[in-house]
Amino acid sequence: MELYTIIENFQPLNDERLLEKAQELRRPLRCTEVGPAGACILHQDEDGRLQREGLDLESAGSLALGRGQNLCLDFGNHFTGYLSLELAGEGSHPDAPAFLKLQLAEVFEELLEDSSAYDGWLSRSWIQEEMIHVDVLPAHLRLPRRYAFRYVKITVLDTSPKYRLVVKGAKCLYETSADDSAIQLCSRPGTMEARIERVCLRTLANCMQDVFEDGPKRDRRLWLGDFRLQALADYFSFRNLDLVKRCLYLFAGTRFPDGRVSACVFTDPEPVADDTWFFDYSLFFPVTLEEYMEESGDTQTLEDLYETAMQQIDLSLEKCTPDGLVQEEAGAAAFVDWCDGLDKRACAQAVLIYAMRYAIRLAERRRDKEKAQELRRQADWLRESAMEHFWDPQEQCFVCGGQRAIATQVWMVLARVPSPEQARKLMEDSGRFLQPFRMAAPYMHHYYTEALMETGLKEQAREHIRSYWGSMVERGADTFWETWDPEDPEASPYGGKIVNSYCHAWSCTPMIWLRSCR
Ligand code: RAM
Repeated sequence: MELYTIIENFQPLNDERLLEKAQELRRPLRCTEVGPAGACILHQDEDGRLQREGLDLESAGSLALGRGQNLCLDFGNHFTGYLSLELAGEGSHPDAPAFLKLQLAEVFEELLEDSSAYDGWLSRSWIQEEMIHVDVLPAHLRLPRRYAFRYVKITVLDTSPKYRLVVKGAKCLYETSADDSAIQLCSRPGTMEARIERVCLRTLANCMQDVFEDGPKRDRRLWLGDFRLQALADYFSFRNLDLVKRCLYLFAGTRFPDGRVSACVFTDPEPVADDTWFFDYSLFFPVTLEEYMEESGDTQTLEDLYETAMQQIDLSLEKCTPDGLVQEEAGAAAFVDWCDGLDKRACAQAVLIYAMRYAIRLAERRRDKEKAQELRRQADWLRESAMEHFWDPQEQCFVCGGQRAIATQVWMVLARVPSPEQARKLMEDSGRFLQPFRMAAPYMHHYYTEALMETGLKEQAREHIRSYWGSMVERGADTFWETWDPEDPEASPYGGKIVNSYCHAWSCTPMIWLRSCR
C-alpha cells in the first residue's frame, strides 16, 4: 500500500512564536566513540554457498585486501552515528585510487541482500550503501552521512596490482539525546522479559536524536503516531521531557493551512510540515499533549497548544456524517497499520472517540467547562452511532465493510464503545480475529496489548509481549523492528526488506508495561 500524498504548492501555516520555542528546546546530543567488537570475511564456497569466516580484531586490522575481497566489522550492538575508517596501503606505493563499496546494516541479513534487486515504492536512496574513491593513502575517512548500524561491510572494488588495502581501524561516533546513566532494568535478570526490556531501551535511545525520529535509518523524522508512543515510553525510561515538549511545539508550529496537524514534520534545514495528513495521527496531538501534561504539569505549554489540540477534534468532527459516522474518505485517510485491504472506517471512528477522552481532560485542566461538556455529548453521540452501525449482536463483535478485523475490535475497545463486559469478552476471544487481517507492525501490536491490559487481561498481555516481541529477540534483534509478522518473515510494506527499518521507536513500548515498577 503506497502511503504518501503530494499537494501542489503546499504552503504550511507557520507560527513563528511556537517554532521559536521549539528551537529554544534544542539540546546538544550525547556523543560516545565506540569501536568494533568483532570481524569476519564473507566468501562463497565451491558450491556457491556464502560462508562467514570469523577473524580476531588484530588480524582484521592487518588484513591486506585486493580486488573483490571484503572485511565485515561488527560493532557488537546497534548504533546511530558517524563512521570513520583508518585506511592504509600495503605493498608498493599506491598508484591508483582505492575504490570501495561500503554497506552499513542494522541486521546481518541486510548485508546479504542484493540492493540492485530492490524495486519497491520507497526511495532506494535509503539503502545504506556507498561507493567511494580514496585517492591518497593512508587516509582517515569519515563518512558525512549519519547511519544506523551494527555491521559494516567493506568491499574492495579495486586497488591496483601494486598494492592492497588495509583497514587499520574503525570508529563510530554514537549520538543520542537519551541519558541512560540512571537506567536499571526492572525485569528479573535472565528472563525473556529482561531481554525485551533491554532491547526496548536501546531502540528508544537510538531514535532519540534532535527530535524523536521514527527510525534512525529511515525516515529519520518526526511522525505523530510514532511520537505519541515514544513520548509514553520516554516517561517510563529516560524522561527527556524537553524533547517531548520540543516535538509538540514543532507539530503545532507548522501545520496544514486549515490548522490540521500534519502526519509528519521535517526538521532540516527548517521545520516544515509534510503535505501528508492522516486522520488518526492528527488526533494523537491532543492525546500526546494530555499525557505530557499529566507528566509535567507544564501549564504554559497547555496555554500555548490548547487551541491546536482542540482544533484537531473539531476538524475531525466536521468530517462526520449527520448520523454520527466518520465519512468514508476521512476513514480511508487513517493509517492504523500496514495491513493491506483493511477497512479503516471503524478504526478511525474509534480513534476519534478515544482522542476525545483526552481532549475532555485537557478542557477540564483549562477549566473550560463548556467545551468539556460539549465534547462529552459529541463523544456519546459517536459512540452510540458506532455501536449501532458496527456492532453485530449475533456475533458479539464489530464488523466493518464485512471484515471482523482485530484492529477494529482493538480500537473499539480502547474507545470504550462496547460495555466493559463486552470488551473483556472480545479481548478474551481475540484469537478469532487475528486472521485474515493480521497485524503487521509492532505499532498495532502495541494497541492490541493496551486493549488486553485495559480489559484486565494482564497475563494474556504479558504472554503476547513475550511471544511477539520475544520472537524478534530470538532472531537476534538488538533493537526492535518497524514491521514484523512472524508468519511472514519476508514481509515489507515497501516492496523490499532492504529498506525496512530495524530500529523503529514505535516498537519499543513493551517497556511501558515491563517497567511499571519505576
Ligand atoms: C513509515 C514511517 C513511520 C510511520 C509512517 C506511517 O514510513 O517510518 O514509522 O508513522 O510510515
